[in-house]
Amino acid sequence: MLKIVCIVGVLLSVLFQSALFAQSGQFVRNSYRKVEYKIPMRDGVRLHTAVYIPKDASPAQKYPILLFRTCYGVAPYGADVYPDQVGPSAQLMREKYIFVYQDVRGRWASEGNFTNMTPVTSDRKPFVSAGNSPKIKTPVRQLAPAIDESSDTFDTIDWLLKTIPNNNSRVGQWGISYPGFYTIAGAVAAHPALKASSPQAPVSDLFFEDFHHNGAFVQMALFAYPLFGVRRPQPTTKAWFADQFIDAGTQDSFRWHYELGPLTNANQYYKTNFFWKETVEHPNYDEFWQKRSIIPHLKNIKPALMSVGGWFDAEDLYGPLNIYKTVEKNNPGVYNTLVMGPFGHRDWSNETGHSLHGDIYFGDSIATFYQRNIEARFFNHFLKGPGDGKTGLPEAYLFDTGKKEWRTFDQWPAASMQTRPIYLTTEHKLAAKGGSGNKYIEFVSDPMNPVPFSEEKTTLDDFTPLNTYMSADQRFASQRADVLTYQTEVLTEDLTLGGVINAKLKVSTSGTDADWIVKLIDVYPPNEPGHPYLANPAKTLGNYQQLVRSEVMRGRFRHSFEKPEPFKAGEITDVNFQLQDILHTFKKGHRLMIQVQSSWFPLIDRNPQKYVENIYKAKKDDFSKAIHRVYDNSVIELPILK
Ligand code: PG9
Repeated sequence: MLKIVCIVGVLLSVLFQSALFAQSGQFVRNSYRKVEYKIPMRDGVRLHTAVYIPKDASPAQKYPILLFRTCYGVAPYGADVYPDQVGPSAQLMREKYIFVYQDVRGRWASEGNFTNMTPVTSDRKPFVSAGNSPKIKTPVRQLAPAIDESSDTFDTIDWLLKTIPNNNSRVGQWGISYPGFYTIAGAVAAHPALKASSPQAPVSDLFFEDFHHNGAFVQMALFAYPLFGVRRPQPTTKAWFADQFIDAGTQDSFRWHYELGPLTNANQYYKTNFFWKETVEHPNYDEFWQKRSIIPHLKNIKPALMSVGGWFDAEDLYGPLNIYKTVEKNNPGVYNTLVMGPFGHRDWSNETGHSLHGDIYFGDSIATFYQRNIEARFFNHFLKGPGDGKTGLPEAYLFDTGKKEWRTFDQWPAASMQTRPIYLTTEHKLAAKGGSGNKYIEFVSDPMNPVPFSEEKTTLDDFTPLNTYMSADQRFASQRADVLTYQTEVLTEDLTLGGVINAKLKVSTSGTDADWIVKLIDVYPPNEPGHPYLANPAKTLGNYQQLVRSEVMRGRFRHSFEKPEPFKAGEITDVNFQLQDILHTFKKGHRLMIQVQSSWFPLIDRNPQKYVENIYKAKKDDFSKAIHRVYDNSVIELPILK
């Protein structure tokens, strides 16, 4: 029944959207001319492409091309149906560009075959050595031409420049999330006309974001598999996967995932889902995942880059930060900048007036500020302006989520950042001095009673965890005996943290496998007022334990993501891992809190705590309680900004 309701809901929303398109697409229809093409790639595969050309384009009024490539479809299909907006913002839509939307290879109305996170081959050497063959001394040319998102972007740009009238020979690319991956992939072995790329919440490596965090499976993403793992019978403008979603029969996410039991029970839903099979067959960071990471290919980057993300992005926080840092490391001198706002996933593209994430209010019209003063300035400079890199924008434009204000840095991590260790004492304090490592706090970790990742009733999104857990109140967790809580004294002055946080835990378990979750929390004072935009305006934020940053480390990968290892029961073991960057001021009167726990359900799948080769194939009986210990020489390294 629920499934019927969902489908009817989808159909109604499509009808509503079309109606909206008809009505609000008026501006686009009045200002732009739409043409649809099938653009041939170098191997003959043709990609469906919708082009929106300003009606006033002329030899005297040429426009740059702004390209968007996606696996999610470029609806509305049909030359005479217009969307309600083109481009990343109403600002740029009004300023006018030639906006180009393309279905990537193997998706929707484009030809070809799809694979997730298309492995990059365009930057491989054109020749391969002949090995040690005594007969062949000279290297031989690669047999097949490189076909990937870089080559498809190159071919698309080349074709557009030769075909679309009144373009000014300059091209930009942008995209959020999966389209953000296609954007950064387009900047590898880029077409020379590609002058500016903005990968926004870009997916960079699915072993570290979206579907996994440090190898632990993001079980909340289980419902998204039909989007990425169902083969399309032929090019289509209809959602060919729509009947493949799990009909959960409930909207209570925790309960449904709990009753699912071991992940082997998910196989019944995805018998023909090729991406689920690939996930199950590749539990470790093997060649399957490694070759789908964009990070190793971020060399010889030519286009100007502006990576954009949200500090509370539950899906792709790893991508923007690590793409920015890797490009910075490998490409000295290239224009490479970072923007991180107080946003959840893709929130910067959608103005909500009062900028909130969960209960936390950051100010008004922050998305519009970003769109007008940062994003538009970046593209206009490189695609319409001098393009000399003198954008007037900083290297890093970052929002301090504690002070609730933008800050600019001429490098990131900031030059002034200093690492300060704090220790997890057996008195549940965060102290400047650690213990000898002989004392510990222990707790029973029971996979049959996992720590929820969120207090709010999370629904069964057919996508990834879009809820607001990343800034949520953690008091529900503090009360649990299997969540170890440590905190500072009340701060006597503001303390600003900017950069990554290193967790260096000394732990032991009575089992042979364990997950370790570390959460950094801002504890508000008892008299913290509320604000008018709380769901319940009468609520105050006194004693609120706001999550600032969190991460899981699947303990089996502590030495290598490729070669997992069991724990030796009872042996004190180092588990070291990073929590992604923050920029957050803990104000005077607040406290810093650290929580350590060993489950985070159903955001993350449950660890059996008895080592098995592949957790996706674990049996019900493999899941067992264990006694975990955290020793008092465990340390959290904080990035202090002066
Ligand atoms: N973060 C979403 C996603 C990317 C890649 C795989 C699965 C999900 C997205 O918004 O595209």
